[in-house]
Order: sequence, then C-alpha cells, then structure tokens
Amino acid sequence: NADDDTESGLMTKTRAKTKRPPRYKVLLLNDDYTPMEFVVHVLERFFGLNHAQAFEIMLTVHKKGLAVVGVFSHEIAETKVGQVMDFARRHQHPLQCTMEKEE
Ligand code: TYC
Repeated sequence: NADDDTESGLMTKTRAKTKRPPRYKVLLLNDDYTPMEFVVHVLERFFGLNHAQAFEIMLTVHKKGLAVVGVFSHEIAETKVGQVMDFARRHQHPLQCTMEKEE
C-alpha cells in the first residue's frame, strides 16, 4: 500500500493487486474410434474419478463432442494432458486431450 501525491495535491490510495494464479480446464475430445471403455479407464486412472463419474463424463464427451474433465494449475494440467496423450498413443487410439485457460 502507498499514498500517491499527485500534482492536484489529492491523495490517491493505491494497492498492489493480489492475483491468484490462472487455472486451466482440461478438455477431452470425442472421436469415432477410441473405445468407450478405454476413455472410462483414462478418466479413472489419470483424473481419480470413480467408475460412475468416469462413465458419465465419457458419455457427455461422446454426445456433446467434448467436456471439461477437471480444472488445475498450469503445471498439473500440462502433466495430465501429457499423460493422456502418451497413454492413448501407446494404445494406438486417436483420443485427444487439451487444456485451455479458464475465463
Ligand atoms: N465416440 C467414441 C465411440 O463411439 C467413444 C469416445 C468417447 C471417444 C469419449 C472419445 O473422448 C471420447 N467409441
């Protein structure tokens, strides 16, 4: 905090903005080839969802084209995206996972 003396002679209160770190949405994208069970497994394994939650999100992606799987710090979001993309590629599925800044 500081008080600014301006040429007008008025005092203006200023305050350093305390800003929280940006959050990132991790998105899962639909495709025509990745098996539903594989997507459910990915959601359980990398996002700590139970089977019912994983199945529900998988179905949302399947029907709507994409869904937010979780919201994380930049570093965690990047790690999750990398884990999903690696795992899908190793199993030769075209599943796509991306991240996007919130707001
Ligand atoms: N559309 C796929 C199918 O019919 C299933 C699927 C769901 C694929 C979610 C990707 O992110 C995805 N087998």
